[in-house]
Amino acid sequence: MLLSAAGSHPGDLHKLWRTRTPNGYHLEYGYSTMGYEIPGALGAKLADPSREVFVFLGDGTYLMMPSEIVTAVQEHIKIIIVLVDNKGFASIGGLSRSLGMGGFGTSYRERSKKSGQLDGELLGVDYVASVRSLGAHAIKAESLKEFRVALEEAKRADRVTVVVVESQPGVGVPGYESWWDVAVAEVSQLESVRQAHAQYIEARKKRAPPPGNLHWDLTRGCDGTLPRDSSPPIVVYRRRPMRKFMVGNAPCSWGTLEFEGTGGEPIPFGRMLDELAETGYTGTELGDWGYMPIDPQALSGELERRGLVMLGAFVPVALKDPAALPEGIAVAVKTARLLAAVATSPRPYLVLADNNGTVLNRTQRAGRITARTA
Ligand SMILES: Cc1ncc(C[n+]2csc(CCOP(=O)(O)OP(=O)(O)O)c2C)c(N)n1
Ligand SMILES: [Mg+2]
Repeated sequence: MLLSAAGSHPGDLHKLWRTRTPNGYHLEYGYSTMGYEIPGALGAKLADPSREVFVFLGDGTYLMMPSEIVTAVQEHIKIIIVLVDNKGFASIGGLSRSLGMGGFGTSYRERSKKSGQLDGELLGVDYVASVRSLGAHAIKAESLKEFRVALEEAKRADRVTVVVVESQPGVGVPGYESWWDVAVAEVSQLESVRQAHAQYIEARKKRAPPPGNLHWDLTRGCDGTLPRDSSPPIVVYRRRPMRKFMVGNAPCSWGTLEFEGTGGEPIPFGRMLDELAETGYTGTELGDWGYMPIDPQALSGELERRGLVMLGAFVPVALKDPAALPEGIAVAVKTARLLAAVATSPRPYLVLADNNGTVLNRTQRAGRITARTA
């Protein structure tokens, strides 16, 4: 599996990586926290030692927090780290440049005696030596061919291994047709920042509305007027009134399905629906076929009388067993017909699921506490 968190990797992997196995991709997209990578990988490896865990790590992130490599050595937890040495905070440098800030302080360069700026010689950090000093195995790869060979060697290694890849600073994966909404300083002495701010305001105007019930509204001030001294329009998100929520329940979670031997008392459907309505639920699931009336008129009558709607039905079919499919299809179709016949609003769903009722431990215990199972 592949794991990463910060720097260029979240964006680059998003563009280039195809995950082929379940649980094969773990990215800390939430906060993109530098330093998550190595401890995160230790966790992943502990969770499934049978898998090889590959970590993508930037040089900036390595310098910030390499310490858990020592833990990996100490605990004999084998992970493979691909350390990309691009001489600095490439992603933040790119972002800074795109916002008119010239990438200030993001490149690993000495302060030049001549200019007094951070534009001197590149720093010569020796990552291979650094990794070795922590007790891990380090391999340097200077070409694609060497990288492939290094990965094979890393797979064979019996301890944490770091493949150090030197990449050309300033050369990155190309962009894609999307726009990252990072606000630009409104006030700056730099002309480049003022220009970037103007472009930012234009870009926001063109932006597609955000999904969900947030609704994009470019207004001139919250009350619809433009304050005299505010040249760029103020952008506000207005919340649409929330759709009414309806909460339903199901016979099953009402304890109606008592499997043989569990000692519970069967609850007739009428009582269950009465209690459901009384509790304040507005809809119900159908329950097992035949638990409620299967005549559409009778069923609609029972629901309407209590102000309830039919929300759906769960049809378990042994999907792995071809012999069980014709019967499963027949039950699904007759259930769907009944749902359609009693449908009001919202329209009910039919949930077709694998038959898990064959697991005894589950059917005997799930959801029911009786004197014997408590
Ligand atoms: C803990 C933390 N501090 C700061 C940041 C902001 N930040 C995101 S990427 C980055 C630079 C990462 O540099 P590097 O690991 O070398 O990756 P590169 O950008 O060069 O690909 C910084 C400072 C962050 N995401 N997490
Ligand atoms: Mg870097």
